[in-house]
Amino acid sequence: PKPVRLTDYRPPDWLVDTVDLDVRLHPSVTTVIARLGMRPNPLGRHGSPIVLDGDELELKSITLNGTPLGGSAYAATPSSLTILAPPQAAVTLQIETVLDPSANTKLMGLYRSSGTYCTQCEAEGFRRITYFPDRPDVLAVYTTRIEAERDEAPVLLGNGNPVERGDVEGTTRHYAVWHDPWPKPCYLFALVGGRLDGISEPFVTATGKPVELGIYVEPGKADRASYAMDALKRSMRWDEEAFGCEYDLDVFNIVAVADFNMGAMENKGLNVFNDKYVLASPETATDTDYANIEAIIAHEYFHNWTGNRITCRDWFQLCLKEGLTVFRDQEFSSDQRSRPVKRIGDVRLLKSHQFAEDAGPLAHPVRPSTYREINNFYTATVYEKGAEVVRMLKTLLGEEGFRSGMDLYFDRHDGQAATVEDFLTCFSETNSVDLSQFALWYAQSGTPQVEVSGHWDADARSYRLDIRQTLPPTPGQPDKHAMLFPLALGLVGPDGKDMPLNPDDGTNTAGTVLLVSKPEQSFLFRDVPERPVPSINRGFSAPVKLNANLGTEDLTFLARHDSDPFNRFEAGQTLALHHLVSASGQSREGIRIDDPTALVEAMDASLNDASLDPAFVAQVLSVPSEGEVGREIGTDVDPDAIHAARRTLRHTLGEALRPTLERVYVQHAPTGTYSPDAISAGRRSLRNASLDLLACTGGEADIARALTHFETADNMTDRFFALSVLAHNAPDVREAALTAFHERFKDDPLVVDKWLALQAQIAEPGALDRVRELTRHPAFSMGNPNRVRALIGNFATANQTQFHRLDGAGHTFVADAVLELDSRNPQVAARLLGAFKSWRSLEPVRRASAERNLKRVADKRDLSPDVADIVARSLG
Ligand code: DPP
Ligand code: ZN
Repeated sequence: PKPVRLTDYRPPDWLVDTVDLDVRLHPSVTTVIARLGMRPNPLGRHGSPIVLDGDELELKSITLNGTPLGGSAYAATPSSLTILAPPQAAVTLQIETVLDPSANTKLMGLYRSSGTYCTQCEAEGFRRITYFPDRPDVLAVYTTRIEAERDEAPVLLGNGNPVERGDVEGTTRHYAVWHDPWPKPCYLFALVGGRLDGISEPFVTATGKPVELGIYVEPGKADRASYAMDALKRSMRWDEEAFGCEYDLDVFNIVAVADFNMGAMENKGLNVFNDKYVLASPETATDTDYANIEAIIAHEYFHNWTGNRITCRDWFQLCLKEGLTVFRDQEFSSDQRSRPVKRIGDVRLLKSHQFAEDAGPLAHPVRPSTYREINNFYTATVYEKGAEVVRMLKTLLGEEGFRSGMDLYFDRHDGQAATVEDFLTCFSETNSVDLSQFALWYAQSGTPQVEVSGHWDADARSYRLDIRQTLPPTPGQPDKHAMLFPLALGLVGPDGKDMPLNPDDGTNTAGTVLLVSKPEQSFLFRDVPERPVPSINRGFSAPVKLNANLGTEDLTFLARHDSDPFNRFEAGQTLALHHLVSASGQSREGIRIDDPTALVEAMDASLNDASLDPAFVAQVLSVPSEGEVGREIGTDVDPDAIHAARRTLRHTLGEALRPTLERVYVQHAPTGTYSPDAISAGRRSLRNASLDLLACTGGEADIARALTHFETADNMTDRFFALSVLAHNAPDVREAALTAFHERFKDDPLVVDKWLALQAQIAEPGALDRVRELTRHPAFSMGNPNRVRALIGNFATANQTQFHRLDGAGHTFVADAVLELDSRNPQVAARLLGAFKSWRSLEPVRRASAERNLKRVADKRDLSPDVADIVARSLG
């Protein structure tokens, strides 16, 4: 496909005011009759034909203002419909098409999941349901009549409010009519028809309007929807309190389906979810699953204002709704749980996914300027970095300044399709600031590298920080401008307390936040009587790669004393990272590695500090990932060396911390029945982290402890964690444990996914054969995205040594899977191929095998646009 460019944006020539749909569901011949109330756009080109998008559609009939159109009046293909010379006035266009939901393996448009009819229209799926101007700046009011066999689909759901339902007389069919009064782009359209169980609860909004909340799931699973319902109610309340956003329909429905390309979708009044992010019970879901459900329920709900009431002008503006909504869901979770622990988790995710993306051939700006396939831009950069940009805006403007901009945004752009500029203008207006340099965060890709060095002048009793920022070249962007960002700072005195900050006149700060805007910049502080240790980028105030030039002593000091929990955590991570980098570099040449004593002592101090939140301490115990070490090394990466270094370090930590870990393990034993709340989850996470480090030593008693933990667990968090400890550390015990686990949960696909994922992650040479064999297991299916991601996705992204096997077999296997998937589900195939994104940083043998396999994919004929785009950019 041809590239689409941001600079080529033109308003639509024709607008659609109303859409009346009549959808007659049938497993293989579903009929869609669409009546579109259209008119020429005064801002469009006068005299234009009506051009509608389609995708694999079969046209049955077409009328204009009630009159059938002759063959010469229009041109139709499966992918477009053009009305050649329409009157330049309001018209009613009626189009009848047919489609086959059962044959729809792409899971875009209308398809069936375990027999349930459901839809996914973002980004460009509505054109697979009917011919339409499929672009987000065409907003219409929808009325949808859904008809189906009563037996096959007793539940019929649509956007908006229910208006009517009944039987189709003299038949076995029935229907329901839904009306959505809020104009919306077609990507927010949805319908569902199926045999579903549900739970419902009332909610009353801040101004007293009643809303009926419903969650629909596969029959027999209704008892697993209650946590999602609870999260929904908390989200609705929170959005009223935090942003003044109230819900705006009589009903809000969520449907969980088993086959879904993404996590979930925010269709107006009818969210459709991957069931993985709805269904939970203590026996089947882990603490992480519960937290994800809470976050994603909130995320989709928050889209009702950031995404739906105010939508995007075009797909380049995707971050306008996604980055902002991720920021909002992060804030929600922070308020519901521990803010520092949430921040640590979010930054870990940002570094592992987004920094990796930014450092490789798939790097792109938060707002891309060109794309070939929009499906490939639902990325960590648009979502997670997009959220960081909003967070920086809040840090720069302060709580009130941020809220005033948001209020204006909601007020001014409600009902519109907006742009990033519209958004930023709201903040610059209410705060009277110039945000033009800040806007570079949306345009420049790559992770800024920030070098900081501090100089204490004993005589002048002053402290100077010299800061240098560089932004590495990324695809299409060889040269960059300096960025504006907030760098939160503390100067920690020898007593471990923060010193007062006295910025020199001319030092650009807002409170304790440095405003960095130049390639090189110095900040001077007065009245600094003793040498401080600088704590820089507190709370990860800017998404940058920081090099603060701190030695082991200073880092150890911060790991023990920093009042900022994030930086206290980060200091330990930096110590571990330094150690792992040197250990990986050296172990390849067989030289002795640096002594990790400082790290051991810092961890021991945290473990013994009763004032710390257990969930925080669990994070402290977890050393940087293999991927992060690889990125720190940068080039010529040998995953085996990194893995060995990390394994050795964890073994050392387990031995050195043994008495403390054993005590913590006992101290945090469960006290009552399982509850997924943050405090209980935090205790479990620390206890499990202790179990894990102890088992890393391979000691007999430690493996026995893990086995008992596995066998006596009364919840999935503990059971699965122990299983994973055994799988990674106890080859003799693991097969029996894996078999027992499978036997117990074999009828539960979401739990079987955990079992598949775990086996895919075992960092041993047998892993590839095991994964190959599991692709033939009856529980596995290439047709279900969750199964594919669990088994093959985890092998490719969470098993670095085996995916990057020296003999290239891991690369070959994943490339083969991409090719097989491509004709079935291009989005899932393209996502899987993204696992190659860091291939250029590998050492030469592995790099060559990655390149060979990428080229093999590129050479396949009739590649989907999705895979063709990823492979071209990966090789570019
Ligand atoms: N818009 C969805 C979400 O991120 C993804 N398509 O919520
Ligand atoms: Zn979203």
